[in-house]
Amino acid sequence: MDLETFTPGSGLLEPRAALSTDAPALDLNGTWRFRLSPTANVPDDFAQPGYDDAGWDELPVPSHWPLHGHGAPAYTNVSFPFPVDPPHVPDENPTGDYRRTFDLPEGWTGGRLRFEGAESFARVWLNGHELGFWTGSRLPAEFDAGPWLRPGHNVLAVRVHQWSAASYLEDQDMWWLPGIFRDVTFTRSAADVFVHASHDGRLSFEGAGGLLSVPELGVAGLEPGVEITLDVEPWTAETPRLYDAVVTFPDETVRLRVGFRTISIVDGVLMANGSPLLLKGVNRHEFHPEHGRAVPYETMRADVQLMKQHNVNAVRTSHYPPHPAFLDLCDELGLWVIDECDLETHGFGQVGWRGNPTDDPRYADALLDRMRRMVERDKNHPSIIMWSLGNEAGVGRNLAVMADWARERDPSRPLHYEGDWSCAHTDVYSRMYASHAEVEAIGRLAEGPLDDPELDARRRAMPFLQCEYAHAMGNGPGGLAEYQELFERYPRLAGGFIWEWIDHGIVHPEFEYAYGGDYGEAVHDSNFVIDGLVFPDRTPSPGLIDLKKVFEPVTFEFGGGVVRVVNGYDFRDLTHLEFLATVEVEGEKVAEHRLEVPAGGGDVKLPDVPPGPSGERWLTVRARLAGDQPWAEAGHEIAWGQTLLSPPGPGTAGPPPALAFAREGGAIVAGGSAFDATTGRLVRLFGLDVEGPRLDLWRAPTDNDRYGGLEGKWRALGLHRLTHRVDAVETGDSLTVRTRVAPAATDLGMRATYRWTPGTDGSLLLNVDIEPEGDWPDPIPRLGLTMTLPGTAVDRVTWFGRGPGEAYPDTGMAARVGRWTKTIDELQVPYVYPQENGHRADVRWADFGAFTVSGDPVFGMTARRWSVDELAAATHRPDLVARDRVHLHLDLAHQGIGTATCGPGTLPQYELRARTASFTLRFDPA
Ligand code: IPT
Repeated sequence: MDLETFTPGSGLLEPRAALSTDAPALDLNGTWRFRLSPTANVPDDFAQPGYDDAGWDELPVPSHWPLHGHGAPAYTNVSFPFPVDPPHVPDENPTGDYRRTFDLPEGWTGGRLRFEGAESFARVWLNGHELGFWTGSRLPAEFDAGPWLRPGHNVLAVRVHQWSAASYLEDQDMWWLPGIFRDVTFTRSAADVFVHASHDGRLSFEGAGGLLSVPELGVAGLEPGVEITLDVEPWTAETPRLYDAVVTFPDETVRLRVGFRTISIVDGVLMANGSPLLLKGVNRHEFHPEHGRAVPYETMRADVQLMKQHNVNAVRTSHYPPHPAFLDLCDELGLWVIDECDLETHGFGQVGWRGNPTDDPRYADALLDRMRRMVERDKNHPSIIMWSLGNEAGVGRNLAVMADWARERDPSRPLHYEGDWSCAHTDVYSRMYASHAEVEAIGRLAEGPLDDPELDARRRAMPFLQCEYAHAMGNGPGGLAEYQELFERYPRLAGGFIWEWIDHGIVHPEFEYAYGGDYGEAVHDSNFVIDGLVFPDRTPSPGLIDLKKVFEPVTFEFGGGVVRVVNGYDFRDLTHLEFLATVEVEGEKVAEHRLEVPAGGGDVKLPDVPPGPSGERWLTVRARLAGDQPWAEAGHEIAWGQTLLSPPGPGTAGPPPALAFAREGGAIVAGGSAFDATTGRLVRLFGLDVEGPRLDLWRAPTDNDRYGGLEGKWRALGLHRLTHRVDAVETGDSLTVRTRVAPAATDLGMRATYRWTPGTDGSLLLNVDIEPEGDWPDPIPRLGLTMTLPGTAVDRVTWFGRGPGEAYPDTGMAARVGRWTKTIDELQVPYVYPQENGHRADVRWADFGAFTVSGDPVFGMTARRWSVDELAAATHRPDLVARDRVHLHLDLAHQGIGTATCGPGTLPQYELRARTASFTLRFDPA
């Protein structure tokens, strides 16, 4: 077989819509016989009915064979894992042969074999007769089985090659995972339907020989091509109103759910149903940590539910059409969808785009075939608002071929493609990872012009979206709130899609989750595949919790005893929500009231709060679902806002009288605490054996620190190997320890002066003064103190401050002021690639059981059972092993997080510069 053909397939039936039908069908999923060969040069005698496959293995369909012990997965982002020499493929070409039988029920004649997805080149035989081949891994293929069907027993054989000329079109940033990974059916359905339904109630359809009925709307027997107008409730992602419809053909009846909606572009603004549409989206790859892209239905549903629960309203199906059931879920539960064609040729970028299939006429049919198969399959989904030609496929003439066909076939949906900034073939201007400043300029219509004035004028009249932004790799992304503020400020900006939904970590016995290189790949991109808002098991990461806050469809503004409730929904009012106002003093609830909020939002008077205990007093208003929704239960929180009612009281009037120090051997002691007389370092705190707090500038680099280049600078400077020189230890009312903290081989450093004052009330006060010396060229990771405690002494912490989750200067929007309790283990965020995590911000006090630390007024807190060095050295979760000490970091400041793994670094206002600083902490015994 010629795997190097440019032809996309042979023997295929015309593509048609994915439909639910009463036509009889056989489910051919299940256990197949399977054999893997290392090359494509294997005889195809296995396809003959009499072939003896007794010695073969078994493999489930759908699945990817590398996830079932045959070969191994491999990950590359941009690079092709074989030489770039289209249309040629390597000799090493894993080839999977599949066989199964099925029994044709009595009386059945004719039918089709339908494959929803196989990666990447597949041939199919029925009873020894070759029906044809297909490419386009994430697209369906149908073959007429009729002429070769036998009554009773039938033998189906499929050969799947991992590599073919079509592999050059499928260079998406993901695992290479061959196999029949979507459903296989034998169906007697042949119908095709294209329903047109707009928000103003116009309804018509294409489908020769069919009659359309929508009982709920009194429509019965509508003929194709006839348009009627009805009184309807439109479909939106916020109000996913669907109408059950049937189309009756002589041989079958198909069921559809019709949503009436209209997408348009008016004066450069993206509109749905005549109102501006703001996309709060995520990029979703199909992924399951055990099954790869063979995603179980329940997992698809969980994805949509989780998205909805986190105020996400849109999804881009990066970078291929998903399993068709996913789109049904988007219709049903409500998400705006950009459906993306299975096309990416990114690796040609590494060779100057020479030979790019996008511009090679020999690949034109293949590209058009992919576009047609996507549009035809998915055309009936109200959730789909745009077709995307593909991702990162450069520029070239074949884009026009795809776009021209799609425009003609479906003029109702705008076209999207990011890879050609001239927008010659698109209806929207789309970019990825543009900085805040550039997005702002585009919002103001002030972007730099294109060379071609005509194209420039066209583009300037287009809505703008970021099909990818805020790269959610590891800790972060930072800068979300600032993007959202821009999207909401400028009408031209239609929002965007976070990169990306899920970490593609594959369950692994040694590493827990594997990423690139863990299977010994010669070429790979390491943990760049671990860049999602949810961990591989779909536990939300802090990034998703923050995103939920930033995407809130309701916001609260406080002032003058009033809360202004602002309805940020595009298409609905607030009647499905209930509002609760809670007053807390030092994080303890003292009052709670329901608020009556008008349907459209507005000013609501806040209840008078009776005087009560003194202390810091906060009011929190929460909007929750008043009733169950299909994607969340009643009580699910949608939005919240907080305001400070009264600051902390005056507290104790100044520090207590100082307790005198005494000498005991080599130690300086006061109360239950002791200091080393030579180093001045605290060695005993209220009876606990400690390594006392000292200045620290290091953190385990985040992915953003690492890929963005800061880690390299920090290591070059030596911030991970600071030395501490003690210049003086002086006792008086206080113990004063003067030090200079600096890395070897540089004259940069910091003077750190610690002043310890033990109080007669048992407290221990610490003032630290920091004075940088020299010219510090770059931001520093952290400015704070590190100490260690016996692991057995500390198990959990209760704190009053922001929580419950982690927060850094440009993240943690979801962290609210309150009183929180967590075990040390629960404070950790289990990033698949370990890195800095778990910092709690604006902590007023933290109670560790054996003692309490208070700030003046606040500090940052991180506690772990491993050191920063151990954290920095770890590459997989199991590398982090609890030891016998707790490492406590009490911080003044952190460098922001940014999103420099892909996109802009930390915004200037969140950078941490070496600076003069003073810092006060107070320790109290339990
Ligand atoms: C961008 C890709 O479109 C996406 O698939 C993913 O690889 C992402 O980068 C990084 O995780 S392309 C990049 C060159 C901006």
